[in-house]
Amino acid sequence: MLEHLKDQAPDKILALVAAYKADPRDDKIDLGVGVYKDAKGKTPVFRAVKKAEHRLVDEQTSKVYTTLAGDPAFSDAMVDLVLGDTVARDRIAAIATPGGTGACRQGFELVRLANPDATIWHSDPTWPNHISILNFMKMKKSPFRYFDEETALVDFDGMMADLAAVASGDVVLLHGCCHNPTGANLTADQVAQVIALLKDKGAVPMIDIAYQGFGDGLEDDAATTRAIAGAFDECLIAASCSKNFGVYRERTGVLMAIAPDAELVKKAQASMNFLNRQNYSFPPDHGARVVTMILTDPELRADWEAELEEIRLGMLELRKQLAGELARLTNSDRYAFIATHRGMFSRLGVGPEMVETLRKDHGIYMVGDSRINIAGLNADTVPILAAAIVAAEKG
Ligand code: PLP
Ligand code: TYF
Repeated sequence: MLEHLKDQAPDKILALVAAYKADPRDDKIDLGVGVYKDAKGKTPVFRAVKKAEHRLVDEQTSKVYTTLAGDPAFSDAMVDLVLGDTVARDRIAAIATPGGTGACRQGFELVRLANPDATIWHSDPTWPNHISILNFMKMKKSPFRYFDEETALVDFDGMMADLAAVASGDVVLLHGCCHNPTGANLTADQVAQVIALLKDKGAVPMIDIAYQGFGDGLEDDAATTRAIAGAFDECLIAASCSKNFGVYRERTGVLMAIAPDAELVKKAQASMNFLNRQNYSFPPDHGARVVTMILTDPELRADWEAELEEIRLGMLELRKQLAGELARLTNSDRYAFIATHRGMFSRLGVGPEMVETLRKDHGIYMVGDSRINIAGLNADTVPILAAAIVAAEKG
C-alpha cells in the first residue's frame, strides 16, 4: 500500500526553518517562519500564560472530555475578544479547533457541506496553507489581485475589479489584520467598499484573523473583522491564538459562524460539532482553557495586554528603524512601505535571485517571495539587513 504514496511538496516556510538550523554561520539571521522572537531571538512564554498554566495545574480536578464544540466559555471569551458586541451572541455558532489552521480547515469543510459548488476567493498572495488545504480538499478557488509589487501597497483597483466576478453564494476569504505574507492592509474606507461589493454580489465573507494585537492594537486590529461581521447575515471567522497568546504548539483556535436567526445558528452549530467529531472528536483544550482564564481574569488579562502591547510596539520600532536605515542608504523612499505595513510580515518586493543572494552571501533567511518576519530582527541586525539589501541590489 504505502508504495503508492506520492511525494508531497514540502511547505516552503517550514523547509526554511530546517535550512536555517543547518547553516553553521554564527551571524546568520532568521526572518523566515512567522513566530514572534524577542531581541535575543527567543520566543518566550507570556507571563500571563505561565501564571494561568500554574493555576490550571493546581485547580483542574478532571481531564474528562469537554464537548464536541470545546469549552463553551472559550468560545464566549473569543467571540468577545474578536467581535466585541458587534454581533449578538445568539447569532453565533462556534467550535474550538486545533489552532487557526484547524479553524480554516473546518470553515472550508462547513462551506463544502453547505454549498459544494461555492468558489473560495482568496487574495493573491495569501498564506500558502490556504491554497494547499483548498487544493487538498479539491474545492473550487479563485485568486483576486491584492498586492501591487511596485508600491508594495494594496492593489485596491485590481482587487475590486477581480471581485466583480464573484458569484452569489461564493465565499471571499479575507485576512482580518496584518496580512500574511504582504503586511499591506485595507483602509476602513476600502473595507466599506469591499462590504458593499460583496453584499451586492450575494457573497459570504470568511475572515482569517491570526494576528490580533500585532498591528495597531487589540481593538483596532479587530475593526475590519467587526465591520464585515456586522454588515452580513452570514459570515465565517477563523481566529488563531497561536501568536497573540504565544501558545503555538498548544493548537488553540476557534471557528465562528454568524447566522441570521436562531434556527440557522442551531443548524450551523450542529454541523460544526459534527465536523469536529469526524476529524478528531474533541478539540484540544489546554491552550483554550489558558486563554479563557487570561481573558476572563482582570489581572491576568491586564498583564497579557501589557506584554502583547510591548511586543507590538517593539515590532513597530523595528519597522521604523529598518525603513529609516534603508532611506538613508538608498537616499530614496522606496522602502518607506516597511513603516506603513503592519504585523509580523512585510514583503520586500525583491526577486528570488536577490533572496538567494541574501541567504548565500549574508546568511539572511527570508521566504522566497521576499517576505520578512520583522520580529526576527533586533536593533543590531536592522543595519546589517539594510546594508545587505543595498549590497545585493547593486549586485
Ligand atoms: N492564518 C494565517 C494567516 C496565519 O498566518 C497562520 C499562521 O500561523 C494561521 C492562520 C494559523 O495559525 P495556527 O494554526 O498556528 O494557529
Ligand atoms: O506564515 C507563517 O510563517 C506562519 C507559521 O504550514 C506557519 O503562519 C507557516 C507554515 C505552516 C503553518 C504555520
